[in-house]
Amino acid sequence: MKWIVSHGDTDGICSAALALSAFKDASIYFSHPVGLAEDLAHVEGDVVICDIALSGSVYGQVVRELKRIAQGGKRILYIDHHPLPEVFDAKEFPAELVHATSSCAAELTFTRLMKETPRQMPDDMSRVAIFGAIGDYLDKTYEIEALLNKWDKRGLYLECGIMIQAIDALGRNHDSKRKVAQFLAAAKTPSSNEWLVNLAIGEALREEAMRKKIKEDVKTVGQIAYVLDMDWSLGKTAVYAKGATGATVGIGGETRRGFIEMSLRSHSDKIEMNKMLPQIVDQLGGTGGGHPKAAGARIPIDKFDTFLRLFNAAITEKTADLNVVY
Ligand SMILES: [Mn+2]
Repeated sequence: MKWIVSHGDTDGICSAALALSAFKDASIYFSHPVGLAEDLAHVEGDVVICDIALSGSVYGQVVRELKRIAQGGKRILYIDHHPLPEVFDAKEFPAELVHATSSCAAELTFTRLMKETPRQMPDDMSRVAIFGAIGDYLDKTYEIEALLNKWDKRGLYLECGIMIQAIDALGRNHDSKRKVAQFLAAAKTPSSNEWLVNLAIGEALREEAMRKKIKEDVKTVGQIAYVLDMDWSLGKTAVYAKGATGATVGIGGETRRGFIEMSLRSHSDKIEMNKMLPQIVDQLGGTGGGHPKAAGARIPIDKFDTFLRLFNAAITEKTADLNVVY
């Protein structure tokens, strides 16, 4: 493999680290669903792509780029756990696809690359698969619980917490995230690295201050709690907005170039945001998708209030008590 293209969150960075431990000379690049086709345009040669959703809106372009890369016998390994778009066609897809929505990308990357011959990835990299799983809240799977049995979880959670907080502190700094992936690929512990420890402690202090600020600033529309422009992790803002209010869905958003970019989080089993969001955001000139309980969206600023109203109506419909009283 010459290239590793991955998502820039914890699961994506862990997946990239796992891929790098198996393909030691590869270069790591970070991408995201909507920008994937553009980023793949620069790729020549074997490539492993991890934790990047195949988005319906750019699916045709992505497949075109994959076909271009595959020409001349280049190898493409596409490892992902986001729901596939409706236009997806397994027969036409020009790559080896490793896909399951129930596991994180790091788990899928680990299990797939342990079967690679010759196997380059050391056993100790199972720890990085666990970090990725916790990062995506997908650590309750059969495979991850089996891997966890080989470690003492009490010490491992410290390592994982250091790494996740450090990654959160890095925001969009891709050069630093690449360094984290390279560090993890060497199977070293985050606690052995002063840079990561200092980043993590700083982020933990910030988290406690932000958690309290979110409690004061949070607004609600029906079953949605939201906070805008906190200048902090959108995902964690969404989690604390939800936690502070008891809302069904939490949103952390920020204003960027005429749009509200947002992360959405829910705990409700009745809600599938990856299916609900596209139906609403399409009519508002936005984009949105992700997982049932953790999603992202982008809405024009002047449509944000309409979005909240429509999305709350959709949530209310899904969570309504359907029992009929006679
Ligand atoms: Mn993921």
